[in-house]
Amino acid sequence: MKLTIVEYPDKRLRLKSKEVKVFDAKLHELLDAMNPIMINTNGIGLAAIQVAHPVQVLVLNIPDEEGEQTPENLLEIINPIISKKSGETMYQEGCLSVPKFYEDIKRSEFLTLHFQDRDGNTRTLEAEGLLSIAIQHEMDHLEGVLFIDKLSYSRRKKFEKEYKRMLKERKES
Ligand code: Y12
Ligand code: CO
Repeated sequence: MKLTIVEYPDKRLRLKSKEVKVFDAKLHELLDAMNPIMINTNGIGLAAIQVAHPVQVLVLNIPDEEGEQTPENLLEIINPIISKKSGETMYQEGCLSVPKFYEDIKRSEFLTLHFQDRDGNTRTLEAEGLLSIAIQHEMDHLEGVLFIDKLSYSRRKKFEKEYKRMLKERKES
């Protein structure tokens, strides 16, 4: 399956992703294609809508202490629900769908997540730190929400100006 990253301001990023009801070979093919595209583009998280599939599917791979993204750390998350959130943390986030732009975003520090794996088994995960931040960032994609939507009015205006300039330069080069 050939996938390409959908980039802002593409309207598909605003779609609400649908619950996965069938855990079949087509879903496995999507998951198997999402993981390498995330790793090859230096991503730590990717939602299916970022590759034009509006379904509640996420892949995450948080680098270990050596900065390596190992296959053992790959998390495949389907139909996620957060039941508990606590604390507050700030992190400079980036997004494969909003290239070259990073901004401090406030998120909950801890969360409890319920989800299904690729075979439909129910799982629960307690997350903190970067994993918690990345889960919240990726779950926002399922609602059509981007991290730039969380910026103040003035930061957003500045972003739109800089991003437009970046797209123009990219087109000209
Ligand atoms: C903290 C930080 C990020 C998240 C959400 C997941 N975001 C990412 O995985 C972002 C990846 C990213 C990778 C880039 O590198 C390449 O595209 C090669 C990148 O660089 C450029 O756009 C030039 C930007 C973002 C949650 C929590
Ligand atoms: Co993103």
